[in-house]
Amino acid sequence: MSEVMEREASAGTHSGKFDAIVVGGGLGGLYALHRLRRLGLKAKAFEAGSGVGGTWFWNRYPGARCDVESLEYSYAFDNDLQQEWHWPERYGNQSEILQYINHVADRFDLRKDVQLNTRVTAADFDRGRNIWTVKTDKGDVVTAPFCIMATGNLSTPRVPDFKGIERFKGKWYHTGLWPHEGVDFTGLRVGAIGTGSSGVQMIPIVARQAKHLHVFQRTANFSLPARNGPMDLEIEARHKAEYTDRRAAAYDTPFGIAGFPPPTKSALDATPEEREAQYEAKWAEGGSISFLYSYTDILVNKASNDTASEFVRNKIRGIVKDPVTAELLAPKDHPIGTKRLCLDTNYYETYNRDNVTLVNARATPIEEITENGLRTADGTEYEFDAIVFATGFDAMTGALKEIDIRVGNGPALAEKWEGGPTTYLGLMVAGFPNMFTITGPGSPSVKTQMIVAIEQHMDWIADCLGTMRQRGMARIEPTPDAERDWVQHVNDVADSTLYPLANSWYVGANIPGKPRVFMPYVGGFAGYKKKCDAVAANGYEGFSMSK
Ligand code: N01
Repeated sequence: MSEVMEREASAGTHSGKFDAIVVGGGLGGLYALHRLRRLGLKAKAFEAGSGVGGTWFWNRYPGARCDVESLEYSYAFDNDLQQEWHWPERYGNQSEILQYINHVADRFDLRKDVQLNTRVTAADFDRGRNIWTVKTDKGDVVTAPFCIMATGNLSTPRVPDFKGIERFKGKWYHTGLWPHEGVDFTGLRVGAIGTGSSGVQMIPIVARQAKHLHVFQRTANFSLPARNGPMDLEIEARHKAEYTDRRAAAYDTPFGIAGFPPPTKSALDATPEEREAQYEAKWAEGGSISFLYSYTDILVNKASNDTASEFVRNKIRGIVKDPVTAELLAPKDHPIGTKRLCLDTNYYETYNRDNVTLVNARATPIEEITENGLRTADGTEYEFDAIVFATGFDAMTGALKEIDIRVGNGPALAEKWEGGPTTYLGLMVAGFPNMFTITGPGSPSVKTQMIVAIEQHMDWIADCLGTMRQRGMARIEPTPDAERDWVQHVNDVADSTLYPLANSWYVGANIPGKPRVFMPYVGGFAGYKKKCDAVAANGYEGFSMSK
């Protein structure tokens, strides 16, 4: 196959030889370009969107906002950049973050190496020549010794296979594919399906516009107040004065964010009054890390977790006036923190509005989309002018599996991963040489501040490429043993926590038929980084390199 592709490359109009191909023009892809350029390598990135920004390019739904504070959620690689950029609010909203990413693309002159509106469809490695041949949906056929997959973890939006969707006469939207011109729901009857982070952010805003909003909730999710607000300029000045130290300190934390004093005791060693005061203070402070950091064992001890879960359930019962709705909103099927904890602004309060109705889509599942709305299993018909799917993504593996990635006549990556993703350190896959995954499955990725994780990965990859060049090496791949041991370790660590108790997208539970495998590494960012550094220091232990 690669010979055919090579012929097309030489014959085609969109061809070229590069040192590295980067797939994706989001935060990961842009930093990859920058870092490769600093190594003196010629790289090219392909991006499916009509602009750079990845997640922040696509997810333009009302209320889209990062749940990591804006002073943290930014690149650390350039001190002038982090000193000069001003974030107007405690948490960046979608348009501010996209503006920031565009600024970075311009400031570091990255755009010239990004080809937009182009989706990579196939990548094939020729072991004889150590060359990847990469094909796109626009007919490009390009080659490079290295391929860097910066395809994102939540970049394959998923609309459930509801029967009848094509018949719906109104308009429907997915939060992850939001129209750029925006949507005005004023005066409309709206159905919202899904109550994860996207739904929880969007629902309060759509409720303020819609004539009536029905929210279809299959699983209640825990959400904490974000306490967003204008940037406190004193906090900003202090943070900026300490930026370098804070960024360095972030590498020694479990989530890649400094400034949260680690907890010192178990929730069970505190009296009920102490616990209440502690949780109350964290609830008032806003943010999820701080809350989960109330005690040492919230994510590992069910009895400890119960105290935190019940605190939040009681908050919900206190906010939502209708007791039946409140009870339905109070999550009981998973420990707090084991699904991605949501942050909101007035989410629970929204259910006190007369124009909002919560529907229990667990008791009465959505059976089909109809011409005029949808029907649930009990036969109830709902009429809508618009339906919004906040139904999530084929997380962590979706985007990679959509590309036909092969090594000669070997199985495609999607076939290798039929039983779940396998990687070594979330950085490389055995049998797929010279292909790196940025924040891939098996790395802490979504369990950290993503930009710290991206920079750590790309710095490691750049050091690796530099070392290979020095040593005259042309090929690197993990050994099957190293991959097997790492996958085992990722699973063992997850099994020592409460995470597997939740049916989350971390285990692929949101996609029917997706294998149940715990995908992110939850052993903490600090330990993970130490492991990556030790692997490199020990001559790239677990990898085989060849000339
Ligand atoms: O997606 P989700 P998301 N019938 O998968 C429901 C990040 N993010 O886009 O739980 C009815 O969490 C599904 O129900 P259930 C963040 O990491 C960050 O909200 O499967 N309902 C669930 O309620 C986040 O975790 C930010 O039972 C159906 C919802 O749809 C991740 O992205 C903001 C259904 C999907 O929730 C994904 O969040 C936004 C069906 N057939 C996103 N199928 C911030 O930084 C699915 N659902 C703040």
